[in-house]
Amino acid sequence: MALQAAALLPSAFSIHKEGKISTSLKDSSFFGIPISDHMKADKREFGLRKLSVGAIRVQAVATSPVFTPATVQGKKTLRKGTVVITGASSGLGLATAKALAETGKWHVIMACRDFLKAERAAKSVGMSKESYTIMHLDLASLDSVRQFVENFKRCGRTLDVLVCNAAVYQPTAREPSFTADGFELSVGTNHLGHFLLSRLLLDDMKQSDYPSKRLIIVGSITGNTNTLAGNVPPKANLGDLRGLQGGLNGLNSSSMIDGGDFDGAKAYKDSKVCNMLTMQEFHRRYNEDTGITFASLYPGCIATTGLFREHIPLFRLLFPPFQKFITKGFVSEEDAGKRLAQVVSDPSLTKSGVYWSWNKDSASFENQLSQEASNAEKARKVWEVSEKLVGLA
Ligand code: NDP
Ligand code: PMR
Repeated sequence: MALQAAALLPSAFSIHKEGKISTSLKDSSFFGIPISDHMKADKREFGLRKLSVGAIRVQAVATSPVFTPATVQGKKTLRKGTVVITGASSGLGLATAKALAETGKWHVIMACRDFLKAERAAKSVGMSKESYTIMHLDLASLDSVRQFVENFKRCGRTLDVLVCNAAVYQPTAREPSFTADGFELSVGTNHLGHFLLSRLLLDDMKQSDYPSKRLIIVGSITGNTNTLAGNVPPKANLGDLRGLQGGLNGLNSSSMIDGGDFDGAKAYKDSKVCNMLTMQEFHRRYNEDTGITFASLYPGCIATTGLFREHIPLFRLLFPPFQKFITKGFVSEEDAGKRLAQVVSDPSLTKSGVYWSWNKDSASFENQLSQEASNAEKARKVWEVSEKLVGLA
């Protein structure tokens, strides 16, 4: 798995001067998957403008995202908004915190498991002291999530926007590891920790008088099997949720949601499907009554972040150029941060229930989720099983 990208680079793709990429995948299949089925969504997102059999025509992609600071529905906001961002100590979370803090219109609560790392990170990107507060949150412990919510309630701020951004990815792990509560780590952290956090903070958001309240959960293309990226094995698949129902503990139940053998890369992709399903279930249950906007997004491939820290060195070396020059899906941490900051505060992105993506000109558009990631029945089931696991039902 780790070597798939590397192995394919020299043999399957070659780049010609005029920017065309020829591939040896002449039968239009990729890992046995017909490419044509998946290219529609990919083409819009990643500038793979034209795929004909045996050739991908690639053109330079200008990325100049426009970030509009928060003026909501034409009115100037009267006070600074308060936004909680989980995992703001690096990568996308940090870049988003910076982008929002710089506008002067947001106070950022950096919800992080490593206080010192977060403090250093905020300083390193030049965030002013008044623009942020660091609060401890370890999403791999439900007690820590509850403690964070208590601390937040005591800090005297109203919550206007919550961004569920933190994640772990364990592509090379041979055995599962577990959260404090005994859930497989990726789904436990990325999905269950955020599920409890957002459920417990919903009341705070309801009480906010901010003109545009939002709950944002970061999704990903790799959880969406209607794309080429989502068809790179192992594919996301929640199955009938038998492992989730059993508590993902690896003892009397599988550590995988679908009940299969442990696979760290699949566990991550499954967790992203849960993130995208959760956003839609929140939308169905609460949007009308609360006016809160629920949204998810794929910010682009931010191939340089700490997410890949557990991947083998060769992958970490080749992944950024592969995404930059071949898939054209690459986005810098700074630009991805501006994208997520748009979803937090841009007045034109208030629609609820949407999975946002950005096209080759860095313009946002409502993207389509895969069948599984948009299955309302599955979303309801994931919600109901998850609320039992985190002690809400
Ligand atoms: P990073 O590894 O840079 O950031 C992840 C953050 O999550 C870190 O701050 C990390 O904290 C934090 N975190 C991990 N575990 C916990 C925990 N138990 N409790 C609290 N915080 C925790 O990766 P990215 O910036 O790339 O990832 C951010 C989001 O973007 C994720 O949701 C990811 O799925 C998504 N994404 C990323 C893409 C990419 O190409 N990179 C593409 C699509 C989506 P610490 O600093 O302490 O390790
Ligand atoms: Mg993928 C349009 C093509 C595209 C895009 C946008 C991504 C994004 N990837 C694409 C294609 C391919 N990838 C192809 C053709 C291959 C086989 C060579 C490939 C391989 C690959 C690997 C091994 N890609 C990966 C991995 C990872 O370990 C990353 C992963 O799945 O993390 C969960 C990854 C990713 N590719 C992406 C993105 C955004 C990721 C990682 C981040 C994420 O989903 O959060």
